[in-house]
Amino acid sequence: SYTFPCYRWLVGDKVVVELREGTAKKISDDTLPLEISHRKTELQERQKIYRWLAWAPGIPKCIDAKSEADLPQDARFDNEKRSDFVGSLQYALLELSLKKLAIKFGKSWNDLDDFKRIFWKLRSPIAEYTMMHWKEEWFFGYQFLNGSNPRMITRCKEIPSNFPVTGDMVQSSLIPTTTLKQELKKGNIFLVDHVILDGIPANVIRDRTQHIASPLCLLYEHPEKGLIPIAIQLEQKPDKDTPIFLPSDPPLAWLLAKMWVRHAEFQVFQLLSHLLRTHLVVEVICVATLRQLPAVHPIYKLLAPHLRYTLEINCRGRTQLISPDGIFKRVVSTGGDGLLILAQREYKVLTYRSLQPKFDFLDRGVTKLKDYFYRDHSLMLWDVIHNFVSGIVSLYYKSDSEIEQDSELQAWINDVATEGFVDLPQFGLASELKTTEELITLLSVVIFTSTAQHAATNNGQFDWCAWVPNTPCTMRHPPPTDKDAVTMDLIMETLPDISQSCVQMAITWHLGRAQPDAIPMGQYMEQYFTEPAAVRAIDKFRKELKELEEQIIAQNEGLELQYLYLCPSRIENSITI
Ligand code: OYP
Repeated sequence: SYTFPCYRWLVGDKVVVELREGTAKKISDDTLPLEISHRKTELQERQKIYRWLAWAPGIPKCIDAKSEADLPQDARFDNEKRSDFVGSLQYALLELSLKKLAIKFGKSWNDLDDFKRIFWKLRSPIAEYTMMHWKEEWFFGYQFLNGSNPRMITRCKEIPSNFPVTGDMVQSSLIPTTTLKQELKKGNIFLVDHVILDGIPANVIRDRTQHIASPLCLLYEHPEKGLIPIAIQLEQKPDKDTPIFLPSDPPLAWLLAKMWVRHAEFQVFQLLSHLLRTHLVVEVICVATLRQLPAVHPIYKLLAPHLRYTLEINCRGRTQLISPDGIFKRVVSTGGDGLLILAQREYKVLTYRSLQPKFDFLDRGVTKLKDYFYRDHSLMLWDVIHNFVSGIVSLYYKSDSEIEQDSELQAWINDVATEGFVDLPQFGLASELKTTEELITLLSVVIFTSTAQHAATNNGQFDWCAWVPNTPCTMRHPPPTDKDAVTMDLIMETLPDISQSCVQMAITWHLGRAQPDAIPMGQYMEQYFTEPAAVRAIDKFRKELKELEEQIIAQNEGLELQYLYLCPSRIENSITI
């Protein structure tokens, strides 16, 4: 059965240390020379097996392992998890290759309805809802709030100079008694700008070049219709071949423009919001924790359950998903060189501040947007996590000077800030911890990211991506330049082909489905903490999560489209998929 290196730790198959069970101790709490030297040898041995690696330049460092097979036994999936992971993937791929065959020998692939033929057994209620409603304006807007990539939308105070939308162009989308200028002032106009995709080299798949655009999308918070798109430009520079698309355009032209925005969303969502900003960020913490904190350290005990399985899933991602011959190279437009360039761009501008939900919403100017469930639930979860972390930290650190004097903790933050997040001057995380408050914030960020933020990005991916036209993984034609020349043939030749679509469905199902062996947030299967006060803090944490669960369920009652990704019972305790 599964053990994280709290109870024992192995080199090869030899048990090197049995952990002293019981009270958590900082280095200053250990007084016997034997205890102190025990801490030191434990860390020396750990640093031999868990080493930093720069898998690629310009992104966070990761664990030094060629594949998951190189990981120490303690960091590996258990048998049940491994066979489920491999089995579910084979099941999905087999199912879809059968469909692909059936279609190839059957009718042709020439209408949007043909996507229904691969939409067959792997289904979910929201995926079906998407299939029914994906063309509707409110549904398109809704996904920026409560889809899988809810961190892109920003308030627009003035129209960007490279996106020359005029009041006339959008007047028919607004309520009649107002103007664009007034709505900008009132704070009802929003922008999604995928500038980060500008100039990213596109993949070549079986000799065909794929295409990537860097769209700008303007949205309006309509008092009755909700958030709706009102103008789209598919590249950053306005030009006669880069028209501004409007809802009043020929319907297929407007539809294709929206699909290009959704295609940009796929790339940003998977590589930046999901892979970089959750998986890779948490891996840094995981490696630093294993290298710098002995298992008896209170912060090790606090974090270990939130770091379970993350090393193995990330190793699998590096070898099978983003590797030179991985899934991205085979079916996604940013596969090949593009994905690394894109991740490097995001890494350069990544800030510690943006990982803290309060600041994220404030900085994007979206604190008042209506029906932004992701925001509301994130903030509530943040508070519950922050309370819990404060409770635990205050048990072990009575003053700021105790933080400064904890040499192991200082080595840990130094490893995080200077090794893991290497070459990141504007990240904003100092390499020393000076106060308990700084420690509490950092631990809250770690737990929030490995639980809530990962759930918010990962768990909806099948719902929003299974209906491929709603979130295409690649585009096989360049963006349209002539609004009047958009035909259904062009759309079908642009969207992913049958086999790309099948892989998109299979992988997003595999990753997004409820994991059968999931440990829900706040359930600690191994008893790391034994002190009554710490156990009480954990019980209180669980109680608050349960209350939050009830609140979220009640709030969703009667909603046609429910937002349940941040129900604590559906959030995993760590990034395991
Ligand atoms: C690892 O070979 C992971 O079939 C998923 O990676 C799938 C595999 C291995 C198996 C691939 C194979 C998980 C960690 C991660 C992450 C975040 C990014 C996820 C991106 C998903 C992209 C879906 C692509 C659909 C076309």
